[in-house]
Amino acid sequence: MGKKALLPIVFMVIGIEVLSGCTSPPQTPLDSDGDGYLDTVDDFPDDITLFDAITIYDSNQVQTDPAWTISSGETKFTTWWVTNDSRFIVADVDAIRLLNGTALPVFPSEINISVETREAIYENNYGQFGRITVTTRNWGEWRLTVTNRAAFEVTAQVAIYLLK
Ligand SMILES: [Ca+2]
Repeated sequence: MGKKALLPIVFMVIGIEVLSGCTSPPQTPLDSDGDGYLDTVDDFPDDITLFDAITIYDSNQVQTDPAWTISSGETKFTTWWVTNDSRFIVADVDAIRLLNGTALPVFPSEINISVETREAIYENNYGQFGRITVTTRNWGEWRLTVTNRAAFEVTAQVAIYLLK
């Protein structure tokens, strides 16, 4: 493409820039839910009660932590501390079977997970528990346990988040 052919495109781009500058209002930082945390830093821009999701373990999406290799019949766990600094806890466990480098699905019923607090024990097959509400009654040490009831070794991806 020659220089002459490029000129109309250049003018069109400049024109669009000028027009958009005229039509859009001045950019003020947005705080959609009005909780005092701008959308750029608010993990929950549409929820006035929450602003921060702190990852304390993640082998699932960000993969900052190692996945758990769990033999048949074996149980693995991790613990963490929960205080009034958080409003909800989210624990997420997924499991696969690695066979010759290929990831195979695992029946949810073959993997048991539990979240244990001072107040209660939440049990599930693998998957997400949803949000567990932090109250004065369950402050303290929390434990996530994963038990492999399958007849083979599994790889469990684990993620734990504190929401506040
Ligand atoms: Ca918010």
